[in-house]
Amino acid sequence: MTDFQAATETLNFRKAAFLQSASAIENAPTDFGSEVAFAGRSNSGKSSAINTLTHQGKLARTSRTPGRTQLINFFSLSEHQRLVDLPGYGFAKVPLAVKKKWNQQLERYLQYRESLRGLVMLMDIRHPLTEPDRQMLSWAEAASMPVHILLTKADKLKRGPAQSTLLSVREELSTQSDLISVQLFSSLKRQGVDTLGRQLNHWLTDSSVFDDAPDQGEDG
Ligand SMILES: Nc1nc2c(ncn2[C@@H]2O[C@H](COP(=O)(O)OP(=O)(O)O)[C@@H](O)[C@H]2O)c(=O)[nH]1
Ligand SMILES: [Mg+2]
Repeated sequence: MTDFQAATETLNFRKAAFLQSASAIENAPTDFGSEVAFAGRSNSGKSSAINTLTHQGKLARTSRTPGRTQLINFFSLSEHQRLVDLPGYGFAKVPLAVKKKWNQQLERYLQYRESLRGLVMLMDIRHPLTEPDRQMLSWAEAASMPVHILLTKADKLKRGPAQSTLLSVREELSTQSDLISVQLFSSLKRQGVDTLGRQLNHWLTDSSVFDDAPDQGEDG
């Protein structure tokens, strides 16, 4: 495969496979290639979105006990491309000291993780832009990290109200940063999956990604 073909490939998200869990960013896999992280409040629909994207019902566990998962889960799409499932934030029962430690890690991850190409942020369309969401957005902005927002569970609203929420969130954030995009999403209806796929494809297969890729061997 030539570099050009590699740079214009279309990712097959069905091939996503569990790579490893990490209890802290320090234990993340080697920082090379490219990855995109998924973040959102507990119960925002993050696990469902990853499962929908990858056509794998149980890849990221959907949970009825929000906040329990404090592990960072890494999934590989190829040897050098990863999806990262970050722990849900904004869960009231997590002790303050734990929250603070996690917040610091998150801030550093956004700032220093070389392979991180972008952040997918999930917000329930019925209550977008909560305080922890805004906190997350400000860290992303400080790190100049592009953010793609999914307004999740869009099926919970009628078309009109969903559309007007989309427009108002877009409008509010457009004054703040030009590194933010927003779309409607529903795992239940499989709405917005292609748009999300295109964004991830763009982030993960950009040719600059291959600058620090390991030697491809005799086919390279
Ligand atoms: N109606 C609807 N419910 C959803 C959707 N996505 C997730 N949910 C539900 O929202 C709850 C939390 O979803 P989950 O994916 O576990 O959220 P996470 O905590 O962010 O990983 C579960 O009961 C899901 O069934 C969606 O697109 N539409
Ligand atoms: Mg989850």
